[in-house]
Amino acid sequence: MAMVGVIMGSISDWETMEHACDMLDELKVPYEKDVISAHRTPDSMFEYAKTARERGLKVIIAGAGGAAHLPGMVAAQTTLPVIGVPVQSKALNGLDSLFSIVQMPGGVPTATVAIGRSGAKNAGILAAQMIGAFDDEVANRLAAYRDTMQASVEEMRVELAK
Ligand code: RP5
Repeated sequence: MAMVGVIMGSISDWETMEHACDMLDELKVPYEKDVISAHRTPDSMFEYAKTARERGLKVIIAGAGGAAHLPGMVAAQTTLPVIGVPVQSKALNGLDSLFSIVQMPGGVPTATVAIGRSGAKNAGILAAQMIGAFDDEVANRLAAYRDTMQASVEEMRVELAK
C-alpha cells in the first residue's frame, strides 16, 4: 500500500517530479503518483486531500509551477505532512512557484524544497526520512544512502589529488 502520494499539477511537471519518485524507488518506500491540478481539477484535489489519510498515505509530495497553489491547498485540507516542490517555470524560472508555495499563512505549514530537480530529489528523501522516523528498515536504507554519498565524495578527493 502506498505510503507517499506524489502529485503534480500537470504532466509537464513529471520531468521534475520523477526525481522524487526515483529516490522513493531507491529507498524502497511505496508510493502512488497522479496528476491533479488545483486550478483545472479543483474537485479532484479536494477529494484527494480529504481521503489521503484513510487511504493509508503518511506524506504527500506536491509539485507545481507558476501560480503553484496545489501544495498549499492540499495542505489546507489534510493534517498529513505536505512537501511542496516548486517546479522551474519558463516565464519566471520557478521563483513564482517558490514564492507561491513557501509563503503559507501561519497555521497551515507546507514544507518547501528547492526549485526544480534537486528540490524534487530532496522531497523524495525528506518523505522517506519522515517514514524512517517510525520505520527502522527505511531508516537503515537512508543511512546506507548517506554512506554511498560520502564514499562518492571520497572518490572525488582521490581523483582530484591525482
Ligand atoms: C501548473 O501550471 C503546473 O503545475 C505546471 O507547472 C504549469 C504549466 O502547466 P501546463 O500548461 O504545462 O499543463 O499548474
